[in-house]
This record gives sequence, structure tokens and C-alpha cells, in this order.
Amino acid sequence: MIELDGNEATVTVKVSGAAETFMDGPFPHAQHIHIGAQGVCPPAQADTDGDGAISVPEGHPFYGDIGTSLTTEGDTSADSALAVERFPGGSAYNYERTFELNDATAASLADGTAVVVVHGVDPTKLSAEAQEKPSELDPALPLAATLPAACGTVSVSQMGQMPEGGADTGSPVQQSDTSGIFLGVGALAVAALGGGAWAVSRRSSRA
Ligand SMILES: [Cu+2]
Repeated sequence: MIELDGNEATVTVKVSGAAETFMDGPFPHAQHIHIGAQGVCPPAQADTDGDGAISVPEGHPFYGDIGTSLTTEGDTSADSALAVERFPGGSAYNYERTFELNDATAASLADGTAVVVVHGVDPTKLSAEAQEKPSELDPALPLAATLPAACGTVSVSQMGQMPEGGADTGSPVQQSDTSGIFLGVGALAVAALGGGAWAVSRRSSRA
């Protein structure tokens, strides 16, 4: 849920069923508002290398660049894209933060191209091929560490209510004014898994 008051955003993310541990610690889940592309989550065909996972480069034509890093503290720009020590972690968490949105993210929310992506997948859920790959974002990390795990498009909802309906495949946002409204992240859905998928449930994304 993204509540906007001008450029001040209060973002709430409720996650369950996510990857739990990474190197004996809570699995860090980088989470971003991606902007400036088609404003949709990638379809299965986006897996162009056929390894069973939709990597960040494969998803990029659909959800675009990182506009905002949903960190727990400090900087929220794309510079903090992989600031793993400032992201929530573990299999389930509730995130809430109020901060000033940058203009590019605010513009993307306004034109309906903002997409929320949560990263970090349990490597045992991946194909053998994908398990062997390094992250294309940081070669020191395995692919699973930065692989998108859940993706949700953003649509305008009534004040304080989440939108109803099925899985959102990127329908246009009807919106004329971004001040004082709630933007609901619709249908966070598994976007990257080859099997044994976990999902961020829609119900748990409700306020
Ligand atoms: Cu991202």
C-alpha cells in the first residue's frame, strides 16, 4: 500500500512465505518501486534464457529501472538498490515507512507505470542451472539473492481500501490527481520461480 500526500509517501509492505535464511542470517529482501517502463510484471515468456527464472535484466523491459529503494532507514534512491543491511529480511515481515518520494517515482505513480518488486528467492526453488548463476547485479552474490520474487503493479484505490479483483496484469491506472490518495499494490504474484513457488498473498498485502 502506498499512501500519498503530495510527494510524501507512506509505504506498507506485508510479506509472508518469502525465502527465510541466507548465509545463516535472515534472507535480505531488497524491495523497490520500479518505474518508467510498461508498468507491468513480466510474463513467463520474459524468461528468454530459459533457466526457469525471470532475472532483473529479463524483467527490465516490463517494469523498468529502480525509482525508489524501500529501505528501512536512510537513503531511498536507486543508490541503495542493494543496501542489504537496510532492507527487511526473513520469511515474513511487515514494512512501513514514510518518506519523501523522488520526482521520477512520483511521476511514474501518476502515469501508471510504477511496479513494486520484492527480491530474493530461496535457491532451492530454482532450476539447477539458475542455482549456479551469479547475480547479474552483483557477481559476488548468487542469482537467487537478487532475483525478483514477487511483483505487483500499482493501481489507484478508494481512500483506505485495497482494490478488488483478480491478478493484475497491468491494466491502466485511472487517475487524475495523486494528492491524498492511496495507491494499492495489486496482486503481488510470484514472477520468478520455476517450481515450488511461494507467493506473497494478496490478502496479506491488504492494510
Ligand atoms: Cu527491484
